[in-house]
Amino acid sequence: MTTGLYSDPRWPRANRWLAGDHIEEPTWSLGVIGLPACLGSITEGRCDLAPKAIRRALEKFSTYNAVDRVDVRQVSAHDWGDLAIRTHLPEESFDLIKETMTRSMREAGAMLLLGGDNSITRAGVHGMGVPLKRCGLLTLDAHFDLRDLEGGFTNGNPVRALLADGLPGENIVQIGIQSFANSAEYAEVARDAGIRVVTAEEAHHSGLARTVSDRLAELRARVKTIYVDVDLDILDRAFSPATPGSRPGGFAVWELREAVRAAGACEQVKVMDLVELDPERDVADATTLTAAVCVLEFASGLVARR
Ligand SMILES: [Mn+2]
Repeated sequence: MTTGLYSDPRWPRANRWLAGDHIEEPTWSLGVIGLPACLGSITEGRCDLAPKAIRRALEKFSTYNAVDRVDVRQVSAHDWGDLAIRTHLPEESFDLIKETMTRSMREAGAMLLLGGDNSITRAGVHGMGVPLKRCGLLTLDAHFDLRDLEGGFTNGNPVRALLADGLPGENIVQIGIQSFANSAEYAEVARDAGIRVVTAEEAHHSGLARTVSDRLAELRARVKTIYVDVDLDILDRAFSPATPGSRPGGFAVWELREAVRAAGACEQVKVMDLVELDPERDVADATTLTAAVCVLEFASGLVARR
């Protein structure tokens, strides 16, 4: 039996939007690149499967944002597909990621990078094509990602790598840092570098979206180009079983959705990434669907820019 569920023209599906379906005169454009990186993981897993899983999961969503009453088809999406970096170390995929971003940013107002593990964030920030001194980085992550660089670039040290590359610590905000998921030594690295740290508990008390908006407002007084790194392990383990780093005490999905929309609405945010999803560990597609809906919330934020 064929039902109209997937063929109702009055219920446009988000996977078709990502594939290029938009209204006639879109008000904004979004470039999307899949970065199936997994060799940089200090935790074993299949984050390389995430970009395709996220695209597939978009079929379960419509394009209508009921909160702002906008349709994300006001944004024209250009999906560049997945880069062939599955078997590459982070340093080996660096140039390709940068080049593809440069091409995409020539035509798109904003970009979304679908990881892959968190190692892609280093190349992603460089890919904005702006001197690091003039870049801002806001991470939504349970971890500092400030581990030592001795063993090479991994998903445990992209922020440390960016500091070493010349990104000023004062241009970095880290929101969602969890107790007993980081060490005193790396907290000291953050402090010494001048990174603005907001713990998960602090953000729970003031609200995640509000914290993101407030910190972005501070950042954009310093820099004009901001990168937002969304490690899905900022979520509570209950909502994010498919991220190796999630722990009890993280955020609920609704809070992250609101926060990602706020990031999308900030004009200085040029690029956002979604990382650390390992679909093979998922339960009832909970984390994969969350990543997919974050794509749509970010796009909704773009619509609010105009
Ligand atoms: Mn991370």
